[in-house]
Amino acid sequence: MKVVKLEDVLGTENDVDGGNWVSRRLINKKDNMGYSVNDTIIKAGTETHIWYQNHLEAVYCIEGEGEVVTLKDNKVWPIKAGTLYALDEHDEHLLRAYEGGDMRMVCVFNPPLTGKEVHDENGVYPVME
Ligand code: 9YT
Repeated sequence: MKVVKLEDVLGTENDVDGGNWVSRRLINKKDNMGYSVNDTIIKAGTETHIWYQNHLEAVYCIEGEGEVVTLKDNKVWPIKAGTLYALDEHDEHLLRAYEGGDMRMVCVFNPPLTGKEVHDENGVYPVME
């Protein structure tokens, strides 16, 4: 049994600033759960180009509002609190948080993220602040 509190992650190496986002890594590869879990803030007014070629990610929005654009078909998917999107096809996409406020997302990755992938921003390419 393990209990992780956000307050204990803040300001540690598991509190990762990606520029357009800040990811608080609650469960990591080393926890041997088979997935990772992050509490991620997407900063208001940003657009981030993301393409996780080696991971599947489910993202559950719990605060804020924005949209995802899947680049294979230019489809726009509105996202708000209570909406989950699953990148079940390694979808290349743009994630936009609207100007009104930050978005807060619970992100689950399979396979779990390692520190290296996060620090190298593997598959994550910010295009606009
Ligand atoms: C929603 C999303 O994927 N944001 C990018 C950061 C990612 N959640 C991470 O590396 O923790």
